[in-house]
Amino acid sequence: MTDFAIRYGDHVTRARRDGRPVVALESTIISHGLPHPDNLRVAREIEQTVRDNGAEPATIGMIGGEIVVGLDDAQVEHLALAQDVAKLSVRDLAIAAARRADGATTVAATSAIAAAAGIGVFATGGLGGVHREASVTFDESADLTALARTPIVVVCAGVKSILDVGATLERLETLGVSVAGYRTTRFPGFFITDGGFDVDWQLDSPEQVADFIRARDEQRVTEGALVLANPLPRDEQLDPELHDRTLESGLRLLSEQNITGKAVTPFLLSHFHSSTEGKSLETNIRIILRNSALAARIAVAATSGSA
Ligand code: PSU
Ligand code: MN
Repeated sequence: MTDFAIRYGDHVTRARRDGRPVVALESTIISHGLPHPDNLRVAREIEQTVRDNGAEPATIGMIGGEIVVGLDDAQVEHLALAQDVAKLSVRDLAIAAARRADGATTVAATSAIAAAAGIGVFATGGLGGVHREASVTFDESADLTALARTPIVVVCAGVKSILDVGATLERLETLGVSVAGYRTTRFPGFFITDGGFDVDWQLDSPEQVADFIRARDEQRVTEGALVLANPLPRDEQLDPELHDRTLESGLRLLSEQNITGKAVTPFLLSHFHSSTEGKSLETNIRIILRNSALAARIAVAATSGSA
């Protein structure tokens, strides 16, 4: 009989045994969010950035039906290059295991797995959220409901403006997900520094975020996530005019080609990458690496605070 328990990569097992900080990383950005062949290079750069900032990376995904926390390099390469990698949210995990599938985990699934594995900090690019046509299609990412019940800090650059940013913030409020800007109260729109909305709170240092984790654990009142929104500096954002034009054409193509459901996000991402001649990809990579560095510094602060 196959054992379906979570498997740990050796590097993660060692780090946990030694009490060293660990940062969770998702695999959907690798398999479905970034174009080949850059995705493999970027996946490796993300892990290296976490190491350079003092923590151990644990990239999470599914290989042959097993959930792996801490994919090794060959497994990351497989998820980056294989054509038939499923996109797994929380509800897909046990079905995909039964099918012995290979799969990439979304923010929802990665958060849930990381929390189950006792990992408290997770770095990604952007969250899923409420889609622009959600009032008709009901398309709202399961990232939001998963974060409502998962005690983890997600370092991200907000949500992409391909989504309804305001509605996403409203849903996060309803669901009881904590939201704070990192050194800002303006919620970022991923490629663009300012997504057009304020958030109530700002946290200013890795130590302050570590205090959030401690407070949440000691209060024992809430078990939801913290979305820590880390905007790009203004001079590093995608040119807002190019951004708006690309968004407009992407949304038009979506409706022309009748693309719906979980294919929407990958379609719009690849439209951005191809029609900005690589500029959005460059921006995307910068975002992920910055978030990975910050997440590592938070994990380090959280680990030394608990010693
Ligand atoms: N947003 C991005 N890049 C991504 C994703 C979201 O800017 O790669 C991925 C994440 O893995 C996220 C998932 O969890 O898409 C959300 O997909 P859906 O909207 O189908 O829930
Ligand atoms: Mn969806």
